[in-house]
Amino acid sequence: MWGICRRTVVGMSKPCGFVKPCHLVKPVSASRVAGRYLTHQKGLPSLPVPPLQQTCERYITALEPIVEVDELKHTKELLDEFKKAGGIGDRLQSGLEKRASNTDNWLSEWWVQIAYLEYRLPVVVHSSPGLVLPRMKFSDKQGQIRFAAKLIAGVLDFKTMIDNETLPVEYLGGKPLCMNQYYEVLSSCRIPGLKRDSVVNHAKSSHPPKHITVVHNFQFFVLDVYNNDGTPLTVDQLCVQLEKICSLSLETCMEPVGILTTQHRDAWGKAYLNLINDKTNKESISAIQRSIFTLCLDGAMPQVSDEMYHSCAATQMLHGGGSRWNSGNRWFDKTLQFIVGENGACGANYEHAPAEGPPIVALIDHVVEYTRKLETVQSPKVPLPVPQKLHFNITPEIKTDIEEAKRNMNILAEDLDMRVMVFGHFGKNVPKLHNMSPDAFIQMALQLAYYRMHQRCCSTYESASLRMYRRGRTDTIRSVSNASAFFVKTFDDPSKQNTEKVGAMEKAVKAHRAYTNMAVTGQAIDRHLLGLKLQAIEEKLPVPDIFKDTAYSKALHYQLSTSQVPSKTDCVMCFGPVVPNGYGVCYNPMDDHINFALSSFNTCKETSAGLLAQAVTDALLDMRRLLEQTPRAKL
Ligand code: COA
Ligand code: HC5
Repeated sequence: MWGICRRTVVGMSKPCGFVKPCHLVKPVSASRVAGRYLTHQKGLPSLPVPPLQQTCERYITALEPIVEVDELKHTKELLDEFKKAGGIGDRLQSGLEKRASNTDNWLSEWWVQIAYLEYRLPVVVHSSPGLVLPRMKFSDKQGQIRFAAKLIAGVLDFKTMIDNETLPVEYLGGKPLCMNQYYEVLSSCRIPGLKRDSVVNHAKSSHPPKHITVVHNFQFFVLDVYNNDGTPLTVDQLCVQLEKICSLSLETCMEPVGILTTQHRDAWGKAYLNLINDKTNKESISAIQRSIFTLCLDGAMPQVSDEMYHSCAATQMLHGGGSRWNSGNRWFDKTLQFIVGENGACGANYEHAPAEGPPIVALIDHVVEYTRKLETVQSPKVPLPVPQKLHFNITPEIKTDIEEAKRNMNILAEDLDMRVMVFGHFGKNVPKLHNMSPDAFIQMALQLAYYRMHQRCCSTYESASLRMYRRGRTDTIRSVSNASAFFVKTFDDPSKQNTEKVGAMEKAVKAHRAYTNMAVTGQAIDRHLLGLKLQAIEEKLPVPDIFKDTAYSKALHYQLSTSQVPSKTDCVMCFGPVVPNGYGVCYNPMDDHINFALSSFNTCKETSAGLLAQAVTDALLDMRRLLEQTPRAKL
């Protein structure tokens, strides 16, 4: 059984117990710990290349519930050809194995390119996730500034642990996880290109940055966050500095240059070259890119009912609400943007290329805990310089680009239907009581909900962490199995007995948990298949027919794109659908409730985030009711 997330200090061999609040970990001086991180990383295993035969068999099994019989037959023929002794499959497999023995991780570089840097849709909604913190108790500018100051101080406190290599190591199923992603999220930024983007990380440079960027009323400022003696600015000092920034930007800027980062990547790549032609613009952008992170002090969002508060906050974090609201108050290429709204809505948006959700959430959990602490640090009395405003020269051409970006962003914001649902009836406690994996239980509820709405199963993605391996990212848990398909069909069948239904549920939950174990140990199929395809391209061989097959496209058309992202604090994480007629579902299972963020596109008439939310609620409740009403044989 996996899923225990214990932590220890990097370099120590034994877990120190259940999630230790990070700020309680005694900081150790940098010189004493130098190299701890590297030692930890070296001790991690390399990502395996699964056996070819195994992947081919598992691929066919995974296709069974989602493709037609004749399609399956055709794919089997293609696979037989692909994997025959001495065939193309064998050749690509050997190539992959060679790559695995020569690299830190045979997959990671490829994955970052394919999944992120060569993916050309806007990062907004299509790639960058949003995070909503529990609502903070402030409702005016003073409160907003005070909270933002505490938040900055909290991030800098976390950064000290990164810099000193005293970060608690995370564990999954008792195995230590790769900690590399923590070193990639601060002081880094995505840079648009004409065909593909890149990411720069300034954390390891000889002069690591000492400033953050603050954006208020669409205007950017450089804020130095360290005193001359190297100590971080105190909360009081940060408040004074943020007040100066706000008074320097009382009016909304007419040219929200940040909105350019919401564009399609090819369009932004082109506009970027034009923008940085100007020396001032280039320097301003470089300051944003080098900064430790960006803090967005947001203006108002549309007034909504209390019931819709969380959904509105999720859109604020995911896309900013459109050009009228806060979409221009961002630099979406920045790896980490913290967002502090006017009405207590706070959260973050992050550019996905450098890291997965869990390291970002660990940072946010730390920040939230930090902001709740009493402040005791005395501020130095020396006055601080006024934060420097970043200037942009806007030519008519750049203005045209900004107008186009505004239009497209507004279309996207209008199109996204986001529904946050706090499922309050139960959390991980109920599935555990029935000896079921909570994650698998929730996934089966999603399957049941989708089946009830659409009368069929769809290709479903769940993120699985590969961080047990050095530089590991993710693989796919295919939540649709023959067992899940049987379960959803049986559940509402009046001719079936309750005991049969429970049996079907148990089998489906077990099958899901088994797939999860397979995925987190590097034995799932999707990244392996992708690797084989990329190996063919790398060796300049024709792409094998199995990758040009309808079944392969169907398998990759994820109408349900899901991810479990747990947090210690009561956060809501969200992202958009990955196909036009699909749903994005992010959930955070707590002990006694589950936070869901469900999204769909309004332009697709078949999907509705609100209806899916209702269907998931019903499915979870119906599944519990069935378990409670049906006596089960004790093991
Ligand atoms: N009976 C009783 N309890 C059980 C159980 C069973 N049959 N099976 C599991 N549990 C318990 C576990 O011990 C765990 O206990 P805890 O709450 O004390 O930690 C808890 O239930 C949760 O386990 P489970 O629901 O099975 O899921 P998991 O925590 O192992 O998570 C994944 C599964 C796939 C989400 C996880 O492996 C993973 O990969 N996470 C990362 C995903 C990710 O990276 N997302 C973001 C991508 S950007
Ligand atoms: C802050 C929570 C972010 C979760 C983001 C996430 O799950 O991203 C997935 C990454 C991956 O490789 O599986 C992709 N997905 C959003 C499409 C599920």
